[in-house]
Amino acid sequence: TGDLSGGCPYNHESKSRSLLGRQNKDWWPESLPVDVLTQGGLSPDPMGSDFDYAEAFNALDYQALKNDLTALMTDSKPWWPADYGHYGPFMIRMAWHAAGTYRTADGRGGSNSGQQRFAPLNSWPDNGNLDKARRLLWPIKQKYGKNISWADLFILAGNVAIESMGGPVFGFGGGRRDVFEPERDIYWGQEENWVQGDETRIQPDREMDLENPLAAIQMGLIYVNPEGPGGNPDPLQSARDIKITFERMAMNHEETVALTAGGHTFGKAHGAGDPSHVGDAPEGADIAMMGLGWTSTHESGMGEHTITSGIEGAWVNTPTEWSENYFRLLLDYEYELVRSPAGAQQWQPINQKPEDMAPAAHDPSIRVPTMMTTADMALKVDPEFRKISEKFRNDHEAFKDAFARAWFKLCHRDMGPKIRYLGPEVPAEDLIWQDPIPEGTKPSDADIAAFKDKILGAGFSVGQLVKAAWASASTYRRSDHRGGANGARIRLEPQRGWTVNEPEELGAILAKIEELRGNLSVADAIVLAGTAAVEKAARDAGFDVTVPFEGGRGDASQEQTDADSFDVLEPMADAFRNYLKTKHSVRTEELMIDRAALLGLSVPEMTVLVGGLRVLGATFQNRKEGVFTNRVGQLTNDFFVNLLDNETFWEVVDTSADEEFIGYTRGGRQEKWRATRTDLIFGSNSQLRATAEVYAEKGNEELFVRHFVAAWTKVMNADRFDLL
Ligand code: HEB
Repeated sequence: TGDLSGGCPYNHESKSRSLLGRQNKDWWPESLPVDVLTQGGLSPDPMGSDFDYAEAFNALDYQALKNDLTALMTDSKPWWPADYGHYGPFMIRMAWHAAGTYRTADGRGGSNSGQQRFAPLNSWPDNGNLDKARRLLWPIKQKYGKNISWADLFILAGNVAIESMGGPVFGFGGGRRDVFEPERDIYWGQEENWVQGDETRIQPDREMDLENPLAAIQMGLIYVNPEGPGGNPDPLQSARDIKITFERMAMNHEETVALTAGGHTFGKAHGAGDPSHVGDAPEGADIAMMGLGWTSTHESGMGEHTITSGIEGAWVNTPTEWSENYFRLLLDYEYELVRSPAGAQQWQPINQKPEDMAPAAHDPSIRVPTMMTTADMALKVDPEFRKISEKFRNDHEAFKDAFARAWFKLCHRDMGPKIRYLGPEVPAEDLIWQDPIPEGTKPSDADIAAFKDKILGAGFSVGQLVKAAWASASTYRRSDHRGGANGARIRLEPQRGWTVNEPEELGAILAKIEELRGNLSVADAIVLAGTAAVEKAARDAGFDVTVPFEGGRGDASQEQTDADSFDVLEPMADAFRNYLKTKHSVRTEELMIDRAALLGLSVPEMTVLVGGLRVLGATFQNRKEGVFTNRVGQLTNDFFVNLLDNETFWEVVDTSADEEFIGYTRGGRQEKWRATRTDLIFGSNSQLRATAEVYAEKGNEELFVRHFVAAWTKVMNADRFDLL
């Protein structure tokens, strides 16, 4: 595979780097700090937390919306005239760029929150002029209001565009709730420069930055530079980059070819003149531009004079109709390298027949040569891509089906299980990438009580049962709603073999759970085992609490599990179990924040879970680091009390690793505790320390227990969309 970093998502260079890379403030220091108003937990979402988007979507007049979208496609506006009188291709590109930021490594990016409205995506060079596509949709968004989110509208507009030009679609699922602020937890890259005009695009020697987990090879690009790696028009090198970047978006090579060919069956590229005429991107543009950017002073600046990528021309002779022409033109003609009016390198058919030329986008009486980008040429020149291209050329039905399915996957990959899809066009067929789970049944109270007794008497420690439940539930990531305890995939490959899960010990626990579970699903029983153990631990510490349990999970089979696509869920670090696979260039405590963010945890939730799991003894291989208690297995606040004890001082074990520490009693060399970075950070970081202090304070022992139980329950139920 193209993973240059040996399986570690962040270990690209040896020098320490920040997990989040460069942020909007770095790019636009002048932009208005609206986020100041979100301090203190004030939500920027005008719809409020009790807004039920699913309910609103279900009340939508779906067919009326689709009719309006269809009409929009051919309703050319003078302020941004449609090429060929049809906005369809433009809308497809917008939808593809909305979905195409998805990456499998952390599940972030993608279509599900409408991020294309905000920086940096609204200003990425690759999203050039898509500000106009979104603005064209505004009257429709305004008309249907809360019943359709922007995020859903982007994708539906893409679907309607394909349909309105006779292309195949597989279905549509709604349910992408908008957010109202730029994402802050997403890492787009460390680079200092964006790909911009031809200045950074044409740098043949530039070391390609195929940094995991980024799907794109360079900040500002959706995937690859169309002109070739670093602007070098080498189709084979481009093929290599395309394979790597599309794999990171969960697309295999066949899907990659189908998507690109299907997409470029429509529309054109824009490079009418010198790119230096193009003004600032939306986020940095003048206030009177009202959020639009890339104003061009090249002649009319629009229509036939549009400059976007700098490449110029259509791929095929019929750019607003679904057809077989892409592969025909790609494979039947020889191509030569030429330059567009904007100076971009592109490929032109040699001796093109007049009937194979495309109409000019704003004057059908003129015919102009078609073109291919270097990235398109990759589908012709790379031997593996070539085979797929020929197959699709010879079997148009196969191409149609592959395109429709790959497009559906592209646009829905980050939506999680099918139960989250809304609307009348949700396909009945289950798809493996949806991580299907058979419906579960709710266990009876008697079954629950009986199992709790049995499993607590089965000879396992609190820590062991808690770890098993944690291992099962904590794979959940809210970025793409994958993972979690439902389905009990922890007992399947690849999950059961992950180092972090201590396969041998886990195997023994799972076997016992299978034996004792009675009418419970395995998935329920694993969670209930851990939940019963937490309850016992609280009781043993003198707190009589009930830890809530919601049954009804189903058990997935190995056949319903795409093992390869589950590999990416393996935690490289799990601070909650004090586990670190290998040292990363990102600090271990940053990986903790990342995991907590993917679980949707708040600062107190993360804090209380780390401290609680330590004293329960739920540490990887029962290591003693962080277990600051003499009564392991009881749910006490000992972790915080001992961590913040002024009588302890800490020294690093090995300065070069900087991961392990010994705590000594002041005035001596008597070893008292061992700790990792993710333990000490709760004493060292001022904000985490402030939170840890609350849990260490006299009188807050019960508060600690209540908060732990609530946070535990949140993680156990994180993937229970059936409960909503
Ligand atoms: Fe694409 C367009 C590149 C893939 C769809 N693209 C385009 C352009 C470029 C590109 C450069 C031009 C822009 C302007 O305007 O100037 N792509 C590309 C690349 C890739 C791609 C490199 C990777 C290989 N696409 C794709 C996909 C899809 C698409 C996947 C879907 C499916 N595109 C598209 C469209 C268009 C484009 C539809 C057109 C738009 C208009 O017309 O406006």
